[in-house]
Amino acid sequence: MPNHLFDALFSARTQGDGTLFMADGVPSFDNKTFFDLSARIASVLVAAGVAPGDRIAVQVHKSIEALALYIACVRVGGVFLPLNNAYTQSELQYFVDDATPQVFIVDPDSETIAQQLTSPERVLTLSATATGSLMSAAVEAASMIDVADRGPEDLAAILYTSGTTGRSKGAMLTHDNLLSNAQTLVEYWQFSQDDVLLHALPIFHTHGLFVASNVILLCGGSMIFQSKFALDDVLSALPQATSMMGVPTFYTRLLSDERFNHDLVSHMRLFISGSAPLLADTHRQFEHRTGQRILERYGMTETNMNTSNPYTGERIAGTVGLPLPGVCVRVCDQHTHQSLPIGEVGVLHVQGPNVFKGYWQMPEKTAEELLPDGFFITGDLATIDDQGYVTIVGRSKDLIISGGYNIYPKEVELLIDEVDGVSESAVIGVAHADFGEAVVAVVVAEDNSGISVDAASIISALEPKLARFKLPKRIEFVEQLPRNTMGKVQKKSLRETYAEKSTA
Ligand code: MCA
Ligand code: AMP
Repeated sequence: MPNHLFDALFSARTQGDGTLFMADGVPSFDNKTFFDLSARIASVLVAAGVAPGDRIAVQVHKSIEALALYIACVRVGGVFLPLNNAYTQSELQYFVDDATPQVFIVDPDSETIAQQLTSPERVLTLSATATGSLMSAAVEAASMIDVADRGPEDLAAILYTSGTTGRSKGAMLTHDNLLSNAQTLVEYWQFSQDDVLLHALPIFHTHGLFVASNVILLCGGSMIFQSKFALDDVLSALPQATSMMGVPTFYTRLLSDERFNHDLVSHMRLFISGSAPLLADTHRQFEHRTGQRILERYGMTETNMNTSNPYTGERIAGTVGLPLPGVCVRVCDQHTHQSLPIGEVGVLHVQGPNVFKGYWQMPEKTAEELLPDGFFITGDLATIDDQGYVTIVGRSKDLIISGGYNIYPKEVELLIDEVDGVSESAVIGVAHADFGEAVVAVVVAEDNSGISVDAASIISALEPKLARFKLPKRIEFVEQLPRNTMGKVQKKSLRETYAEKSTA
């Protein structure tokens, strides 16, 4: 039966004997073995009651088997719901309650927690080394031959993205959102079956899952699949790669090591950066060291990739390039949504086959951000120059991006404000040499509450509730927060005050 994403991305590979994964310069996993594995995992999902349209929540370590699980999910017509490994039980509770997955696949170490979050018979396990109940059932299972019938507008995935109110929103991505973007990127970045992509990103976000993996699956290339970004491992794999995708922290860490030099990467075809601003200075240092110019692109969970510096044309440091083919962008007034003249700063809107279908079970939020003419309000402040290059100059949304992960201050503030002895708080992002931005909390203690509150007690109250990457790297106590005449906390002034001090 036709399955829009599976047919285009995977079918051509299922019978081929080419390589999908490389390790230490040699093929480690061929296409046929990989797709047979995904077909057996698909049988296990069907036996677990998964029907087309059901959500499949996944919080597992990165592995080849975890990627096969994603493909199995597409094969059975499920809606893939990947979750950051760092999420705590209380964060997971929200996602499970909101998305009501038919199955929840977790690392064996988290099995008991998962069984408390949903009914135990819905929980399957997959470890980093391919053990667990999912894999033992897959070894015994027959390959699922039939592929579920799914059209372009059917959902392929829900990815949660935090909201400015502190409540996460599930971005609904269709088969065509994912396929059209992968097709565009393969062509635009000239990926081919000769490519070997160094893949050190997590696979629970758009960047590592869709941009990196879908592009390689579609073009017929292969990947060096590393469990995480570890500097020594990346340096030793670079000689076998042709291309690499990363967040800016990957590139600043590489530049901090003298082994990363011209000779090590002179064979490389392409370095791509995204998910957070790449400093123009990093861009220039990279070129100075290697003779190569990083290609910076810009995207969002809700839209996949929107703009990119060109492959053959000029890659301009500090810009995110031109709209991708088929994608329209405009800069608009924040309040009226009217287009602004070239060069003016406004909110960036995007439209195209890449733009999501809306937020899961949040029609009002969807209507606020997805306009009737199909343009999505990104919340990023940008300018477009007369050549069409887009520069992101800030954000109208209160968001911190740290090492490529998004942290919404409201979520952290609400939890700090619940701590005994805290009157109120403001959470801001300040410049950080490694992560780009770091989370800093500015806290007002309650007068006369008799409870003494300090940084350690706040962190220990947050730890069970928040993923560790969201925890403040620093907590400052003040008598009162700066407010404007309307009573609104002046975060800009706080950012200026705390910019200088180290968060390391
Ligand atoms: C880890 N830690 C962090 C971060 N990562 N703190 C702040 N920000 C981070 N990004 C904390 C951990 O909680 C831990 O704290 C300590 O740092 C060390 O953890 P470890 O896991 O060893 O860190 P690492 O391996 O050095 O990880 C840093 C990293 C990683 C390699 C930059 O965060 C990463 O892979 N980031 C990529 C994120 C990504 O893929 N984003 C794409 C989103 P403690 O010691 O207290 O426990 S998709 C997207 O944005 C759109 C669509 C787009 O355009 O792509
Ligand atoms: P996410 O919600 O994880 O999809 O993050 C999307 C946000 O990351 C965007 O709205 C931007 O603020 C930011 N972003 C992604 N790529 C870039 C880039 N190249 N430069 C600046 N910001 C970026």
